[in-house]
Amino acid sequence: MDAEIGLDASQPESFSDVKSFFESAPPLKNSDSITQKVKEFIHQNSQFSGNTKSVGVVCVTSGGTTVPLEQRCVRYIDNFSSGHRGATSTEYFVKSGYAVIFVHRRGSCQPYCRYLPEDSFLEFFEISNDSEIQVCRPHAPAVKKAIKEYHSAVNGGLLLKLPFTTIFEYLQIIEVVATSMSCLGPRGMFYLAAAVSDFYVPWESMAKHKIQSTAGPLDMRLTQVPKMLRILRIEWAPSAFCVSFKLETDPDILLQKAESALSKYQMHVVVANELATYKREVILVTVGGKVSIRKQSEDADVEDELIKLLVEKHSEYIESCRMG
Ligand code: PAZ
Repeated sequence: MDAEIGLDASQPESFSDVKSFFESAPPLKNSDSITQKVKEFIHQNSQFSGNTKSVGVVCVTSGGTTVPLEQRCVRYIDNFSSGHRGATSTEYFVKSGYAVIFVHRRGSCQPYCRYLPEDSFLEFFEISNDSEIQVCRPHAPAVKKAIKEYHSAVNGGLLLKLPFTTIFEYLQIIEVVATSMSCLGPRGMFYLAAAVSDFYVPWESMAKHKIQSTAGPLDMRLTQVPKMLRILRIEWAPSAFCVSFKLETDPDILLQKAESALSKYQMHVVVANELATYKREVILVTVGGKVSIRKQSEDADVEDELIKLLVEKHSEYIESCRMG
């Protein structure tokens, strides 16, 4: 129940729901190699003074998690998230000097090529008279810019991409990333824009094989996904700067839900957005008040202004932690 989730660091938390989720989840494939990549990336980007490489490390989550209905999965529950917010925000974080761990849904929008896959890349190329492949002239400047920025981020060691599909993979990856990032203290940031499933089918109660239609109407019980924000703030990375997102379809409850998430999970910022307008408007909710951010023109990205404000708030936070 919500009332039980208030964060009070003096109260020992059992996190029994979180523990049982992890105990029963199918083990994360390539867990050791993911952990090693994350640790190396953090190590390479943890020199913040003198020979400054990045101003901080941010974990951006992006896209929707799936809920499998069968262990040998044929069907799953999904959601609408395209990953556009996370991909776009990643570009602006890199531009602001951050190293980004981009935890994204497989096949969702990617930084520097967010126009894919809707506009097939085949549209961007043509065969020249001498049968060579060349970029179509009208697209050439945008494609060159994207390639340049992508390679500069990757070669500069500022972008690590970690894919997930299911809610099980997502939460296990977040645990690895968060516990590895705790060494960064307040320099670490979480920007949790992924649309994470609220309900799931526990692995042990899931059908092993494809559910048969001959069995008649499907009656299925979904369990609540444990609220990871709690354990992230208390145990995994307690000093990190945390930004979570709240999406609602009913504008009358949006701000109230965002404020409740802010205090319940002690987020530093909650970004509130409404389904009908989320591509052009977000509201940044903090204990100090609310700021509405709107896209200034058709070509602009709402994330441009959003990331500028978050970078400011993050550096104020780092400073306040430094002053004690
Ligand atoms: O991925 P996208 O650009 O299509 O959508 C972004 C978003 C609406 C999923 C994101 O801004 C958000 O609100 N994420 C949190 C959703 C929630 O669980 O409330």
